[in-house]
Amino acid sequence: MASVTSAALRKRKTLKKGIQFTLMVVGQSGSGRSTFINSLCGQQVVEPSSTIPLATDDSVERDFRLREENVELEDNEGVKISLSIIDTPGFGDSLDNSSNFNIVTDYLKHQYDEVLLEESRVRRNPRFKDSRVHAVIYFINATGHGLKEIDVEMLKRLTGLVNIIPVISKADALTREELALNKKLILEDLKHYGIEYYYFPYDLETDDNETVDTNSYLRSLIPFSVIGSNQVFEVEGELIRGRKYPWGFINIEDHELSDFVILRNLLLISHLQDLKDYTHEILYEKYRTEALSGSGGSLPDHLTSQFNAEPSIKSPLVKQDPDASLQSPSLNNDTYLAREEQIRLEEERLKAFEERVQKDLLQKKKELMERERELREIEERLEREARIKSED
Ligand SMILES: Nc1nc2c(ncn2[C@@H]2O[C@H](COP(=O)(O)OP(=O)(O)O)[C@@H](O)[C@H]2O)c(=O)[nH]1
Ligand SMILES: [Mg+2]
Repeated sequence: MASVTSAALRKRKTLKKGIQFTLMVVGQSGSGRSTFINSLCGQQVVEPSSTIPLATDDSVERDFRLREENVELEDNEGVKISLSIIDTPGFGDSLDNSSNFNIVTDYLKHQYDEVLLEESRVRRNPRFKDSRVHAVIYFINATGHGLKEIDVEMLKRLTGLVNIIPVISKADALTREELALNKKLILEDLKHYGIEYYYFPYDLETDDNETVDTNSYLRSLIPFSVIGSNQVFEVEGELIRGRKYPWGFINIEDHELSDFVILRNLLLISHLQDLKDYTHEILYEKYRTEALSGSGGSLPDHLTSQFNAEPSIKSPLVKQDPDASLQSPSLNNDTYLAREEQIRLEEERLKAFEERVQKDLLQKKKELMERERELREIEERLEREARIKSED
Protein backbone atom coordinates (compact mmCIF):
# COMPACT_ATOMS: atom_id res chain seq x y z
CA MET A 1 0.00 0.00 0.00
CA ALA A 2 2.71 2.42 1.05
CA SER A 3 4.68 1.71 -2.08
CA VAL A 4 1.67 2.44 -4.26
CA THR A 5 1.19 5.77 -2.58
CA SER A 6 4.79 6.79 -2.88
CA ALA A 7 4.86 5.75 -6.52
CA ALA A 8 1.78 7.86 -7.15
CA LEU A 9 3.35 10.78 -5.32
CA ARG A 10 6.50 10.42 -7.28
CA LYS A 11 4.50 10.48 -10.49
CA ARG A 12 2.65 13.60 -9.38
CA LYS A 13 5.91 15.23 -8.52
CA THR A 14 7.44 14.61 -11.95
CA LEU A 15 4.22 15.78 -13.56
CA LYS A 16 4.32 18.96 -11.53
CA LYS A 17 7.93 19.60 -12.42
CA GLY A 18 7.33 18.61 -16.02
CA ILE A 19 9.40 16.60 -18.40
CA GLN A 20 12.60 18.34 -19.33
CA PHE A 21 13.43 18.34 -23.03
CA THR A 22 16.10 20.23 -24.93
CA LEU A 23 16.14 20.96 -28.63
CA MET A 24 18.70 22.79 -30.70
CA VAL A 25 17.74 24.35 -34.01
CA VAL A 26 20.54 24.78 -36.53
CA GLY A 27 20.27 26.28 -40.01
CA GLN A 28 21.40 29.23 -42.05
CA SER A 29 19.87 32.65 -41.46
CA GLY A 30 16.53 32.99 -43.16
CA SER A 31 15.96 29.24 -43.30
CA GLY A 32 12.95 29.61 -41.01
CA ARG A 33 14.32 28.56 -37.62
CA SER A 34 12.59 31.26 -35.60
CA THR A 35 9.31 30.73 -37.38
CA PHE A 36 9.54 27.00 -36.75
CA ILE A 37 10.24 27.51 -33.05
CA ASN A 38 7.18 29.75 -32.73
CA SER A 39 5.04 27.31 -34.70
CA LEU A 40 6.22 24.37 -32.62
CA CYS A 41 5.41 26.14 -29.37
CA GLY A 42 2.21 27.75 -30.62
CA GLN A 43 3.39 31.11 -29.29
CA GLN A 44 5.98 33.73 -30.07
CA VAL A 45 9.09 32.51 -28.34
CA VAL A 46 11.61 34.22 -30.61
CA GLU A 47 11.32 37.19 -32.86
CA PRO A 48 11.25 36.20 -36.52
CA SER A 49 13.95 37.95 -38.55
CA SER A 50 11.44 39.79 -40.72
CA THR A 51 10.49 41.92 -37.70
CA ILE A 52 14.04 42.57 -36.50
CA PRO A 53 15.41 45.80 -37.96
CA LEU A 54 18.58 45.30 -39.97
CA ALA A 55 21.64 46.18 -37.96
CA THR A 56 23.55 49.11 -39.35
CA ASP A 57 26.79 47.58 -38.23
CA ASP A 58 27.29 44.46 -40.32
CA SER A 59 29.57 42.74 -37.84
CA VAL A 60 26.91 42.71 -35.13
CA GLU A 61 24.44 40.75 -37.23
CA ARG A 62 27.08 38.31 -38.34
CA ASP A 63 28.26 37.35 -34.89
CA PHE A 64 27.31 33.78 -34.39
CA ARG A 65 26.01 32.82 -30.98
CA LEU A 66 23.77 30.36 -29.24
CA ARG A 67 20.62 31.62 -27.62
CA GLU A 68 18.55 29.63 -25.17
CA GLU A 69 14.84 30.09 -24.67
CA ASN A 70 12.77 28.23 -22.11
CA VAL A 71 9.10 27.51 -22.63
CA GLU A 72 6.58 25.65 -20.50
CA LEU A 73 4.22 23.61 -22.63
CA GLU A 74 1.36 21.32 -21.73
CA ASP A 75 0.27 18.45 -23.92
CA ASN A 76 -3.37 17.46 -24.40
CA GLU A 77 -3.20 15.10 -21.41
CA GLY A 78 -2.05 17.85 -19.11
CA VAL A 79 1.54 16.63 -18.99
CA LYS A 80 3.89 19.56 -18.59
CA ILE A 81 6.94 19.84 -20.79
CA SER A 82 9.71 22.13 -19.80
CA LEU A 83 11.20 22.82 -23.20
CA SER A 84 14.58 24.43 -23.70
CA ILE A 85 15.30 25.58 -27.21
CA ILE A 86 18.74 26.58 -28.33
CA ASP A 87 18.62 28.76 -31.39
CA THR A 88 21.70 29.47 -33.51
CA PRO A 89 21.31 33.00 -34.92
CA GLY A 90 24.03 33.97 -37.36
CA PHE A 91 24.92 30.40 -38.27
CA GLY A 92 26.65 30.21 -41.64
CA ASP A 93 26.67 33.96 -42.19
CA SER A 94 30.41 34.47 -42.33
CA LEU A 95 32.86 33.54 -45.05
CA ASP A 96 34.68 31.13 -42.78
CA ASN A 97 32.24 29.14 -40.70
CA SER A 98 34.69 26.77 -39.05
CA SER A 99 34.41 28.53 -35.70
CA ASN A 100 30.60 28.21 -35.92
CA PHE A 101 30.95 24.45 -36.16
CA ASN A 102 33.17 24.36 -33.11
CA ILE A 103 30.86 26.56 -31.06
CA VAL A 104 28.02 24.12 -31.71
CA THR A 105 29.97 20.92 -31.03
CA ASP A 106 31.76 22.41 -28.01
CA TYR A 107 28.41 23.30 -26.51
CA LEU A 108 27.07 19.78 -27.00
CA LYS A 109 30.23 18.21 -25.57
CA HIS A 110 30.27 20.58 -22.64
CA GLN A 111 26.82 19.39 -21.58
CA TYR A 112 28.09 15.80 -21.66
CA ASP A 113 31.16 16.78 -19.63
CA GLU A 114 28.96 18.32 -16.98
CA VAL A 115 27.00 15.08 -16.59
CA LEU A 116 30.17 13.03 -16.63
CA LEU A 117 31.61 15.11 -13.85
CA GLU A 118 28.40 14.98 -11.84
CA GLU A 119 28.28 11.19 -12.17
CA SER A 120 31.82 10.89 -10.86
CA ARG A 121 31.19 12.98 -7.76
CA VAL A 122 31.05 11.25 -4.41
CA ARG A 123 28.40 13.67 -3.25
CA ARG A 124 25.84 14.51 -5.90
CA ASN A 125 24.48 17.99 -6.32
CA PRO A 126 20.71 17.71 -5.83
CA ARG A 127 20.17 20.84 -7.92
CA PHE A 128 22.23 19.61 -10.87
CA LYS A 129 20.62 20.54 -14.18
CA ASP A 130 21.10 18.09 -17.00
CA SER A 131 21.36 20.30 -20.09
CA ARG A 132 22.18 17.67 -22.67
CA VAL A 133 20.62 18.38 -26.06
CA HIS A 134 18.19 15.63 -27.02
CA ALA A 135 17.86 16.50 -30.71
CA VAL A 136 19.19 18.93 -33.27
CA ILE A 137 16.64 20.01 -35.84
CA TYR A 138 18.80 20.75 -38.85
CA PHE A 139 17.24 23.07 -41.43
CA ILE A 140 18.17 22.41 -45.04
CA ASN A 141 17.24 24.89 -47.75
CA ALA A 142 15.66 23.18 -50.71
CA THR A 143 17.92 23.97 -53.66
CA GLY A 144 17.35 21.04 -55.96
CA HIS A 145 20.97 20.04 -55.38
CA GLY A 146 20.86 18.17 -52.11
CA LEU A 147 23.12 19.34 -49.29
CA LYS A 148 25.33 22.42 -49.39
CA GLU A 149 28.95 22.26 -48.28
CA ILE A 150 28.16 24.00 -45.00
CA ASP A 151 25.43 21.42 -44.26
CA VAL A 152 27.80 18.54 -44.93
CA GLU A 153 30.51 20.06 -42.75
CA MET A 154 28.19 20.73 -39.82
CA LEU A 155 26.28 17.45 -40.05
CA LYS A 156 29.46 15.40 -40.24
CA ARG A 157 30.62 16.97 -37.01
CA LEU A 158 27.28 16.35 -35.34
CA THR A 159 27.26 12.70 -36.37
CA GLY A 160 27.46 10.40 -33.36
CA LEU A 161 27.26 13.34 -30.98
CA VAL A 162 23.56 14.15 -30.99
CA ASN A 163 20.28 12.97 -32.51
CA ILE A 164 20.07 14.75 -35.86
CA ILE A 165 16.65 15.38 -37.37
CA PRO A 166 17.01 16.78 -40.89
CA VAL A 167 14.24 19.10 -42.03
CA ILE A 168 13.36 20.93 -45.25
CA SER A 169 11.75 24.25 -44.40
CA LYS A 170 9.29 26.36 -46.41
CA ALA A 171 7.69 23.35 -48.05
CA ASP A 172 4.92 25.66 -49.29
CA ALA A 173 7.39 27.10 -51.78
CA LEU A 174 7.78 23.72 -53.47
CA THR A 175 5.50 21.65 -55.67
CA ARG A 176 4.86 18.08 -54.63
CA GLU A 177 7.35 16.86 -57.25
CA GLU A 178 10.01 19.37 -56.19
CA LEU A 179 9.62 18.32 -52.58
CA ALA A 180 9.96 14.64 -53.48
CA LEU A 181 13.07 15.37 -55.56
CA ASN A 182 14.65 17.45 -52.78
CA LYS A 183 13.96 14.74 -50.22
CA LYS A 184 15.57 12.14 -52.48
CA LEU A 185 18.69 14.22 -53.20
CA ILE A 186 19.19 15.16 -49.56
CA LEU A 187 18.78 11.55 -48.47
CA GLU A 188 21.37 10.46 -51.05
CA ASP A 189 23.81 13.06 -49.78
CA LEU A 190 23.25 12.09 -46.14
CA LYS A 191 24.12 8.49 -47.05
CA HIS A 192 27.03 9.49 -49.27
CA TYR A 193 28.70 11.58 -46.57
CA GLY A 194 28.11 9.03 -43.83
CA ILE A 195 25.91 11.35 -41.81
CA GLU A 196 24.06 9.46 -39.10
CA TYR A 197 20.69 11.02 -38.39
CA TYR A 198 18.13 9.76 -35.89
CA TYR A 199 16.74 6.69 -37.62
CA PHE A 200 13.78 5.84 -35.38
CA PRO A 201 15.32 2.63 -34.08
CA TYR A 202 13.23 -0.48 -33.64
CA ASP A 203 13.83 -4.13 -33.03
CA LEU A 204 11.70 -6.57 -35.00
CA GLU A 205 12.06 -9.18 -32.27
CA THR A 206 11.31 -7.20 -29.16
CA ASP A 207 9.20 -4.22 -30.26
CA ASP A 208 5.46 -4.46 -30.82
CA ASN A 209 3.95 -4.11 -34.28
CA GLU A 210 2.73 -0.60 -33.65
CA THR A 211 6.21 0.68 -32.80
CA VAL A 212 7.69 -1.09 -35.82
CA ASP A 213 5.03 0.34 -38.14
CA THR A 214 5.22 3.87 -36.74
CA ASN A 215 8.98 3.99 -36.81
CA SER A 216 9.29 2.59 -40.31
CA TYR A 217 6.73 5.16 -41.46
CA LEU A 218 8.69 7.97 -39.80
CA ARG A 219 11.87 6.69 -41.44
CA SER A 220 10.19 7.00 -44.82
CA LEU A 221 9.52 10.70 -44.24
CA ILE A 222 13.15 11.74 -43.61
CA PRO A 223 14.01 14.56 -44.25
CA PHE A 224 10.79 15.98 -42.79
CA SER A 225 9.21 18.89 -44.60
CA VAL A 226 7.78 21.79 -42.62
CA ILE A 227 5.80 24.96 -43.14
CA GLY A 228 5.97 27.58 -40.42
CA SER A 229 4.14 30.78 -39.66
CA ASN A 230 4.29 33.56 -37.09
CA GLN A 231 0.67 34.49 -37.57
CA VAL A 232 -2.64 33.15 -36.39
CA PHE A 233 -5.80 33.82 -38.40
CA GLU A 234 -9.44 33.41 -37.57
CA VAL A 235 -10.99 31.03 -40.05
CA GLU A 236 -14.66 30.18 -39.62
CA GLY A 237 -14.50 31.02 -35.95
CA GLU A 238 -11.35 28.98 -35.31
CA LEU A 239 -7.87 30.31 -34.66
CA ILE A 240 -5.48 28.76 -37.13
CA ARG A 241 -1.76 29.28 -37.58
CA GLY A 242 -1.24 29.64 -41.29
CA ARG A 243 0.05 31.60 -44.24
CA LYS A 244 -1.89 33.91 -46.50
CA TYR A 245 -1.18 34.16 -50.22
CA PRO A 246 -2.79 36.18 -52.99
CA TRP A 247 -4.45 32.91 -54.07
CA GLY A 248 -5.64 31.80 -50.68
CA PHE A 249 -4.70 30.48 -47.27
CA ILE A 250 -2.92 27.42 -45.94
CA ASN A 251 -3.06 25.87 -42.52
CA ILE A 252 0.48 24.88 -41.49
CA GLU A 253 -1.02 21.84 -39.75
CA ASP A 254 -2.37 20.45 -43.03
CA HIS A 255 -1.01 16.88 -43.34
CA GLU A 256 -1.23 17.03 -47.10
CA LEU A 257 1.16 19.94 -47.38
CA SER A 258 3.96 19.17 -44.94
CA ASP A 259 5.15 16.89 -42.13
CA PHE A 260 4.94 19.68 -39.54
CA VAL A 261 2.28 18.07 -37.33
CA ILE A 262 3.98 14.69 -37.45
CA LEU A 263 7.29 16.27 -36.47
CA ARG A 264 5.69 18.24 -33.64
CA ASN A 265 3.95 15.14 -32.30
CA LEU A 266 7.02 12.99 -32.41
CA LEU A 267 9.17 15.64 -30.75
CA LEU A 268 6.80 16.63 -27.99
CA ILE A 269 4.76 13.49 -27.46
CA SER A 270 5.46 10.13 -29.07
CA HIS A 271 9.25 10.10 -29.32
CA LEU A 272 10.27 12.58 -26.65
CA GLN A 273 11.34 9.82 -24.26
CA ASP A 274 12.95 7.76 -27.03
CA LEU A 275 15.10 10.73 -28.02
CA LYS A 276 16.11 11.26 -24.41
CA ASP A 277 16.90 7.57 -23.93
CA TYR A 278 18.94 7.38 -27.11
CA THR A 279 20.87 10.46 -26.04
CA HIS A 280 21.69 8.97 -22.66
CA GLU A 281 22.13 5.30 -23.48
CA ILE A 282 23.87 5.47 -26.83
CA LEU A 283 25.26 8.91 -27.64
CA TYR A 284 26.34 9.99 -24.17
CA GLU A 285 27.63 6.49 -23.41
CA LYS A 286 29.79 6.64 -26.54
CA TYR A 287 31.07 10.08 -25.56
CA ARG A 288 31.78 8.89 -22.02
CA THR A 289 33.72 5.86 -23.23
CA GLU A 290 35.81 8.01 -25.54
CA ALA A 291 36.38 10.72 -22.97
CA LEU A 292 37.53 8.26 -20.34
CA SER A 293 39.79 6.40 -22.70
CA GLY A 294 41.70 9.59 -23.38
CA SER A 295 42.08 10.64 -26.99
CA GLY A 296 39.05 8.87 -28.39
CA GLY A 297 39.31 6.39 -31.19
CA SER A 298 40.46 3.77 -28.70
CA LEU A 299 37.01 2.34 -28.31
CA PRO A 300 36.84 -1.39 -27.68
CA ASP A 301 36.07 -3.41 -30.83
CA HIS A 302 32.59 -4.43 -29.81
CA LEU A 303 31.64 -0.80 -29.36
CA THR A 304 33.39 0.53 -32.44
CA SER A 305 31.48 -1.78 -34.76
CA GLN A 306 28.25 -0.94 -32.97
CA PHE A 307 28.63 2.81 -33.41
CA ASN A 308 29.85 2.63 -36.96
CA ALA A 309 26.97 0.45 -38.07
CA GLU A 310 24.20 1.88 -40.22
CA PRO A 311 21.53 3.19 -37.89
CA SER A 312 19.14 0.34 -38.52
CA ILE A 313 18.20 -1.44 -35.33
CA LYS A 314 18.15 -0.45 -31.71
CA SER A 315 21.67 -0.83 -30.41
CA PRO A 316 21.82 -2.70 -27.14
CA LEU A 317 22.61 -0.74 -24.04
CA VAL A 318 26.32 -0.68 -23.53
CA LYS A 319 25.83 -1.00 -19.83
CA GLN A 320 23.54 -4.00 -20.15
CA ASP A 321 26.39 -6.21 -21.21
CA PRO A 322 29.01 -6.15 -18.47
CA ASP A 323 30.72 -9.26 -19.84
CA ALA A 324 31.10 -7.94 -23.35
CA SER A 325 34.78 -7.27 -22.88
CA LEU A 326 35.29 -10.93 -22.02
CA GLN A 327 34.51 -11.75 -25.61
CA SER A 328 36.83 -9.09 -26.89
CA PRO A 329 39.67 -10.63 -28.92
CA SER A 330 42.27 -8.60 -27.08
CA LEU A 331 41.36 -10.25 -23.78
CA ASN A 332 41.55 -13.92 -24.68
CA ASN A 333 44.08 -15.26 -22.11
CA ASP A 334 44.17 -13.77 -18.70
CA THR A 335 40.72 -12.28 -18.93
CA TYR A 336 40.14 -11.68 -15.28
CA LEU A 337 43.39 -9.82 -14.74
CA ALA A 338 42.86 -7.94 -17.97
CA ARG A 339 39.50 -6.74 -16.73
CA GLU A 340 40.97 -5.67 -13.41
CA GLU A 341 43.58 -3.75 -15.34
CA GLN A 342 40.88 -2.15 -17.47
CA ILE A 343 38.96 -1.03 -14.43
CA ARG A 344 42.13 0.38 -12.90
CA LEU A 345 42.90 2.28 -16.10
CA GLU A 346 39.39 3.62 -16.29
CA GLU A 347 39.63 4.83 -12.71
CA GLU A 348 42.90 6.55 -13.49
CA ARG A 349 41.39 8.29 -16.49
CA LEU A 350 38.43 9.41 -14.47
CA LYS A 351 40.79 10.82 -11.88
CA ALA A 352 42.78 12.65 -14.54
CA PHE A 353 39.57 14.01 -15.97
CA GLU A 354 38.40 15.26 -12.60
CA GLU A 355 41.80 16.83 -11.94
CA ARG A 356 41.57 18.64 -15.25
CA VAL A 357 38.17 20.03 -14.35
CA GLN A 358 39.36 20.97 -10.86
CA LYS A 359 42.29 22.82 -12.38
CA ASP A 360 39.91 24.68 -14.67
CA LEU A 361 37.80 25.57 -11.70
CA LEU A 362 40.78 26.86 -9.72
CA GLN A 363 41.85 28.97 -12.68
CA LYS A 364 38.34 30.43 -12.91
CA LYS A 365 38.35 31.17 -9.18
CA LYS A 366 41.70 32.90 -9.48
CA GLU A 367 40.38 35.02 -12.34
CA LEU A 368 37.32 35.90 -10.31
CA MET A 369 39.42 36.95 -7.32
CA GLU A 370 41.57 39.03 -9.64
CA ARG A 371 38.44 40.78 -11.00
CA GLU A 372 37.15 41.37 -7.48
CA ARG A 373 40.47 42.88 -6.47
CA GLU A 374 40.36 45.20 -9.47
CA LEU A 375 36.83 46.18 -8.59
CA ARG A 376 37.82 46.97 -5.01
CA GLU A 377 40.68 49.11 -6.24
CA ILE A 378 38.35 51.06 -8.47
CA GLU A 379 35.89 51.53 -5.63
CA GLU A 380 38.64 52.73 -3.32
CA ARG A 381 39.90 55.13 -5.93
CA LEU A 382 36.41 56.51 -6.50
CA GLU A 383 35.92 56.92 -2.77
CA ARG A 384 39.25 58.72 -2.47
CA GLU A 385 38.37 61.02 -5.31
CA ALA A 386 34.95 61.76 -3.83
CA ARG A 387 36.58 62.53 -0.48
CA ILE A 388 39.11 64.88 -2.09
CA LYS A 389 36.28 66.61 -3.95
CA SER A 390 34.20 67.09 -0.82
CA GLU A 391 37.24 68.44 1.06
CA ASP A 392 37.83 71.00 -1.71
N1 LIG B 1 6.88 30.74 -47.39
C1 LIG B 1 7.38 30.48 -46.20
N2 LIG B 1 8.12 31.40 -45.58
C2 LIG B 1 8.61 31.12 -44.35
C3 LIG B 1 8.39 29.87 -43.71
N3 LIG B 1 9.01 29.88 -42.52
C4 LIG B 1 9.58 31.08 -42.40
N4 LIG B 1 9.36 31.83 -43.49
C5 LIG B 1 9.80 33.21 -43.74
O1 LIG B 1 11.20 33.23 -43.97
C6 LIG B 1 11.80 34.38 -43.38
C7 LIG B 1 12.88 33.98 -42.40
O2 LIG B 1 12.31 33.24 -41.36
P1 LIG B 1 12.93 33.17 -39.89
O3 LIG B 1 12.09 32.21 -39.13
O4 LIG B 1 13.11 34.52 -39.31
O5 LIG B 1 14.37 32.53 -40.24
P2 LIG B 1 15.67 32.35 -39.31
O6 LIG B 1 16.63 33.42 -39.71
O7 LIG B 1 16.20 31.01 -39.69
O8 LIG B 1 15.26 32.42 -37.89
C8 LIG B 1 10.66 35.14 -42.70
O9 LIG B 1 10.23 36.16 -43.56
C9 LIG B 1 9.57 34.09 -42.53
O10 LIG B 1 8.28 34.64 -42.55
C10 LIG B 1 7.60 28.89 -44.42
O11 LIG B 1 7.36 27.78 -43.97
N5 LIG B 1 7.12 29.26 -45.65
MG1 LIG C 1 15.81 33.67 -36.37
